[in-house]
Amino acid sequence: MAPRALITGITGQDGSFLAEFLLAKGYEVHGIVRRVALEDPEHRLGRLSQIRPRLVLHAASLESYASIHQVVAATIPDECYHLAAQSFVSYSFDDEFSTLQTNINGTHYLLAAIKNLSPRCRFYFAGSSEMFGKVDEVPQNEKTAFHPRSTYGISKVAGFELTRNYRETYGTHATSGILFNHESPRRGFEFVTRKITSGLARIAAGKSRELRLGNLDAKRDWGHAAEYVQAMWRMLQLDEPEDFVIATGQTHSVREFVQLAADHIGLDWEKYVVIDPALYRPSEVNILVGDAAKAARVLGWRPSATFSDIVLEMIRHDCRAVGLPDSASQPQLV
Ligand code: NAP
Ligand code: F7E
Repeated sequence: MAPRALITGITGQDGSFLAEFLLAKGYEVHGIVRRVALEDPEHRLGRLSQIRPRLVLHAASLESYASIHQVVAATIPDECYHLAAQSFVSYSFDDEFSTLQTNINGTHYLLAAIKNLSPRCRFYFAGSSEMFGKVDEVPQNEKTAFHPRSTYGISKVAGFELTRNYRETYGTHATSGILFNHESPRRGFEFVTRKITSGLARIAAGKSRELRLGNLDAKRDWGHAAEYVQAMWRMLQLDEPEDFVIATGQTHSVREFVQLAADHIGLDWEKYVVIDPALYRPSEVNILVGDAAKAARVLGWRPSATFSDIVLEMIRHDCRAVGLPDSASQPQLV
C-alpha cells in the first residue's frame, strides 16, 4: 500500500514542493487547507494547480483542535509534515498574539491528535533559523543556543520544545528541521527576495518606478526550497528521530541580492531602491549562517543550488511574468 502523508501548509511555498516530491515517490498525499481556500481555489491553491487532482484536501483550522482531530482521525497518516504557520517575521511584530496562538497551539493540537489517533505516525516540525536570532556563534548548528528576536522566533522555539517533549515523553517519532531561509519563484511576495525580484522586474517593464526596502545590511543563508523539502523527507526516514540544521553554509546581504538581481537585467538599482525606515524591524536578526554538517553525515543531504542560481532563477521568472524577454539581454535602464 502507498504510504500516506498529511501536509499542513500545503498551499505554501514548501508545501507545494513537498507535495510534488512525495507524489513522485508514490505517496498518497493529503493536505490541510483553510476552508476559504476550497471556496476560492483559483487564487488560494495556485501553487498546487498542476497536482491538484492527485491530492486529497481537507478543510481545517490551526486554531481548532476539533478540526485537526477530525482530519487526523479521517486520514491516520504514516507521516505528517507540519508546515502551516504565520511565517512572516515582520507581521509577528504587528500581531504578536495571533502569531503565538496560531503557531504554538496549531503545533500542539497536531501533536496531541497524532499521539491519540495515529501514534505510529512520524511527525516533522518546521523549525527555523529565526530560533537562533541574536546568535552567539557563527555558523549555527544543532547545539547553538536559541535567542529569538521576534514572537515568530519564540513561537518556533515553543514548537521545537513541544516536538522534543512529545518525542521524549510519549515516544512520538517527532523531528524538527531547523531550516535556514529558502527561496524559489514560489516565494510569497512579502519576503525580501521575491519582493526584490518582482519589484525590479516591474521597474524594468515600466510598470513601477521604485522599490521600497528596509535593512539592506542584514545577512541570510539562502538556499533553494525544492532541495530543502527533500531534507524534511529524509529526516522522517530515520529509525530514530533527531533534529537537523538545514542550510548552505554561505551568507549574503540583502544588498548583494539586490545587486545581483539588478545586474542580471542591466538596471542601476540605486536609482530605484528607496530605503524606507518604516520597513526596518524593531529588532533585527543581523546575520545567519548555518552548519549542516550533521545533515550531510546522517541524511546524506547536501545543497547544490548556489546563491547566484537562486537569484537568477527568481529574477528570470519574474521578468517573464511581466512580459520581458527571457534572456540575460534585458533592456538596459542604467
Ligand atoms: P508560506 O509559503 O508562508 O506558507 C505558509 C502556509 O501556512 C500556507 O499554506 C498557509 O495557508 C498556511 N497557514 C498560515 N496560517 C494558517 C492558519 N492560521 N491556518 C491554516 N494554515 C495556515 O511558508 P513556507 O515558506 O512554505 O514555510 C513553510 C514552513 O516552514 C512555515 O512553518 C515556516 O514558518 C517555516 N520556515 C520557512 C522558512 C523559509 O525560508 N521558507 C525557513 C524556516 C522555516 P494559506 O495559503 O491559506 O495562507
Ligand atoms: O527578511 C530584510 C529583513 O522577510 C529577510 C521566513 O521564511 O526566513 C524568513 O524570515 C531580511 C530581514 O525573511 C525588507 O529585515 C530588508 O533581515 O525575507 P524576509 P526572514 O525574516 O529572514 C526564516 C528562516 C523563517 O523562518 C521565516 O518564516 O531582509 N529586509 N528590507 C526586508 N524584508 C522584507 N520582508 N521586506 C523588506 O522590504
